[in-house]
Amino acid sequence: MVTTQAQPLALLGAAGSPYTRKMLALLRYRRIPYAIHWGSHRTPPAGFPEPKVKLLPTFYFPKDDGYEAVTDSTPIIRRLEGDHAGRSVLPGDPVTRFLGDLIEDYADEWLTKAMFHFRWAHPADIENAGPMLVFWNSPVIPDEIAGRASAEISKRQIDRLYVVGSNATTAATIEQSYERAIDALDTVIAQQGYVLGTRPSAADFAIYGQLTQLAIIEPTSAAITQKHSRRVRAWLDRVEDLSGLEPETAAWTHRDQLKSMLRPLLSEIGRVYVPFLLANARATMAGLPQFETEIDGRPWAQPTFPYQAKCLGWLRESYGELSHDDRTALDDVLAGTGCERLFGEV
Ligand SMILES: N[C@@H](CCC(=O)N[C@@H](CS)C(=O)NCC(=O)O)C(=O)O
Repeated sequence: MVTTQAQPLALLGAAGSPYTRKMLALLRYRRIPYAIHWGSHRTPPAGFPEPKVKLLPTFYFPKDDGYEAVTDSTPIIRRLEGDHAGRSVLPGDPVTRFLGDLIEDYADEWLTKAMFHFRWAHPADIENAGPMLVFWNSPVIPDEIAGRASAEISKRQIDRLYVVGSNATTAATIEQSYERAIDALDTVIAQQGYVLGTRPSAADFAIYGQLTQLAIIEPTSAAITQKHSRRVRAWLDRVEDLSGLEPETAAWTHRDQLKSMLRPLLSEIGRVYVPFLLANARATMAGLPQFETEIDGRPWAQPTFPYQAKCLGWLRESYGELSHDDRTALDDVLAGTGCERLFGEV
């Protein structure tokens, strides 16, 4: 059912949730009328159903007898492409489309490790994030209750740092990877404005979502971002609202340009995310609750994450569906970046 201004697409989200911010910017660019309900994944707004897995954002798609509660930004973006014509965020060329899917996945699943790490690993960031999370949820909460809530939330989140793989062994790998990601993003933005051309794609919104926190909220990573690239920092404020951009006058990167344009970013993905995906998939297949591997020349240890084994499966499936010519073109773009290992032996 198509949403209108009279019946906007409702969603539950939080300003401190990178996936909520990814989707809000996408909805603005796509000019899809929406109504955001600020809140927590624990408490759906009155009158809306609960999703199967409580995550932010939760979308409430209207149906004949009420609403369907849906989570997971990546498939929601694909669903919105079918529901609303024009201003697409998915390139038509299957090679560019694949690269967009890979970069979106990297932002959602790897950059988010940096997001969680920088939010909860260093004292100055913890001091900032605890109260922010409380006041994002309610600006009228009394100070005393806010103080207690902040301490509880901070403890719960710090205790969960290990889930994303942030620990003493992995800290340097995560932090250095973030710095290289900003440099790589700077290189591509400087040339064409967005990751896959002079118009934004789902990959841009995914990166934007994580950076709304990393580059702005967390003091430590915000300072790193400013130091490495004021261009990237400024880019975020534009991507927040691209409602005035006319994609008809813009273009996706030509297939012949993809290799040189995306080299730094794909090399970073191949350096850290691909070895992670492969080791995690091996551990998932072996039924291991946690795994150890080497990433970027250092040891890496974390609990197994079955959802990210699915991410690898989806990427491999998309690769398998490419025509022979498209696959050859994609192989050429990925050759030497480390990303070509995605399709070999797990
Ligand atoms: N793959 C999901 C991830 C969504 C997600 O992890 N959301 C976080 C907030 S940013 C959440 O709701 N976490 C709640 C929890 O972990 O219990 C997406 O793309 O939407």
